[in-house]
Amino acid sequence: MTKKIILDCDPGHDDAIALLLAYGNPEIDLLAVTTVAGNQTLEKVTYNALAIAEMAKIRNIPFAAGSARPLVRDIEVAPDIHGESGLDGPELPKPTLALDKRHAVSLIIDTIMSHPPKTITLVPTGALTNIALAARLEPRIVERVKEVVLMGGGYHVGNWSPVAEFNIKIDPEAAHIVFNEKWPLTMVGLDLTHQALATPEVVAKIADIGTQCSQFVVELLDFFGKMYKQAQGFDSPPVHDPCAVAYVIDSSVMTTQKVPVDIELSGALTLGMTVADFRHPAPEDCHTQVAMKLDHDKFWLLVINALKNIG
Ligand SMILES: [Ca+2]
Repeated sequence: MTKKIILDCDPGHDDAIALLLAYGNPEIDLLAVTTVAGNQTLEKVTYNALAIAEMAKIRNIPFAAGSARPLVRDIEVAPDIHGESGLDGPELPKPTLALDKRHAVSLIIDTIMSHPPKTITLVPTGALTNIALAARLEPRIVERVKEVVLMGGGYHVGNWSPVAEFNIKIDPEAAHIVFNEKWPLTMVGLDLTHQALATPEVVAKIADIGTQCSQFVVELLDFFGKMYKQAQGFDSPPVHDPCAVAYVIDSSVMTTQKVPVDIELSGALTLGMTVADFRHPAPEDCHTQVAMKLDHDKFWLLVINALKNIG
């Protein structure tokens, strides 16, 4: 039984690897890929998504462009991590796959409403703008999706402020909508993704695969690693986004804990913080959980096997 997902992303080095993991893993049925402004402008991240499709020879999956800016705030991008293109490092093949004509929000809604209830997992790995708009435009999707597994936030640390993570911080109003809808939601935040380090051993194993696709990932990780070292002092870069996909494939790749999570919208120092309440056992109706401990070897094996499958 395959797991149907929609990947909503802003490629982005780690988004690229998330997309390749989703496409290359036989248990995932990738129904659609949608883009949102974040790591770079909408135009750039959409181009990057199509370039990744070209590189991996993805043909029969709809790709659609979505929101060009956050709901309320001005756009913020992250060239200090992802470069001017949003996917600096490897040479990108020129895309030939045509974009789906629909807006990402329409594609998300159409896909969910045309499949049986509780069969589709939404996997957002960027700002939550498209997902929030979809929930407002067609509220029935909230009941209809199986769950939301997102990369974003963190219950201990931030990276775009002392307490806020980039995806949440750049569109906190959208995050507020998504975290407060009553769908089952797993937050794969920095606490978890900072364990998903692309160590030299991991990069060597990927290089050993010896395909065009693996070489592409090695070049991505090389650039990403240099930027992470410069910007945040990491010896090896944390590869955030594929962690969310990995959880959908095999939930035993990480531990989780049910805990209420809400989004700070008004703190002068804490805007965009994912506030997790660990004081008491989670109430019966708690619909949110946070990712805690990663099985590093199992995670990277999933990525490596997906790259091998793509060939
Ligand atoms: Ca991302």
